[in-house]
Amino acid sequence: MKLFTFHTPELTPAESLPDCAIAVDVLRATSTIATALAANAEAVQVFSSIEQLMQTSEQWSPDKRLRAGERGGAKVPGCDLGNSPLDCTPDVVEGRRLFISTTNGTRCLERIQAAETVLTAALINRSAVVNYLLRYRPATVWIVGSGWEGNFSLEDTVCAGAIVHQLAARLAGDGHPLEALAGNDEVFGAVALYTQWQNNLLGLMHHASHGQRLLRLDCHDDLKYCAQTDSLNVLPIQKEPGVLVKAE
Ligand code: 3SL
Repeated sequence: MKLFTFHTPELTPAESLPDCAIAVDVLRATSTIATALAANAEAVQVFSSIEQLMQTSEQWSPDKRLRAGERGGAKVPGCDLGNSPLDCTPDVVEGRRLFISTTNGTRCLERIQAAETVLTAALINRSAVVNYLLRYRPATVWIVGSGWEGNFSLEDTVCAGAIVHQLAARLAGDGHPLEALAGNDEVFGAVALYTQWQNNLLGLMHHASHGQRLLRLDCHDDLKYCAQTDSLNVLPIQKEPGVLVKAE
């Protein structure tokens, strides 16, 4: 298994795809996707455009759908929800499809959706992702941060580091040290960032520019929730382009 980390979707190679691609948007799209599926949403369908989301979801009966839209951190008018994972409680999402469009996370998923296997990761479901990689051992894995409008996001790269750190620890006995797993320099950088912040992930979110943007929008509880590690045992996996379900 060779792991590659990319800080943003724009930095992924245009001419190739890995066996397994993992989208990361800790604040907050992939935290929301994991939470919705853990709360038994039927599926999560992602869109980069709100217009497209509205058109597609129109074909679903209102009691079977939820529309979630975020731009600049705020809820899009006309949607049922914004992008807070805290809104995805079982009484709200159970049995319904979540149609979602966010500033960066859903764009990241679009970039990698043609890979053979597509997963989403956040800190809250890190171990579920690591378990999948250990079980299936895909030959090439990309971990792609969503960033913010083309720029690096601290929390996404730290999550990439958290995944690689746990995977390397669990493979160390099999003679797979980090040096053997790493496909690019960014992997070492991500692990170094994670080891620096692993005991203060909420503090990291407070430093991160998008964390500060969310704090200005009064989303302190979202940061606290998204800074937890391994709190949900759920693995979102793409079953058709743009549609994620809970892996068995
Ligand atoms: O950029 C995104 O995709 C979002 O997750 C941003 S926010 O956290 O909802 O503001």
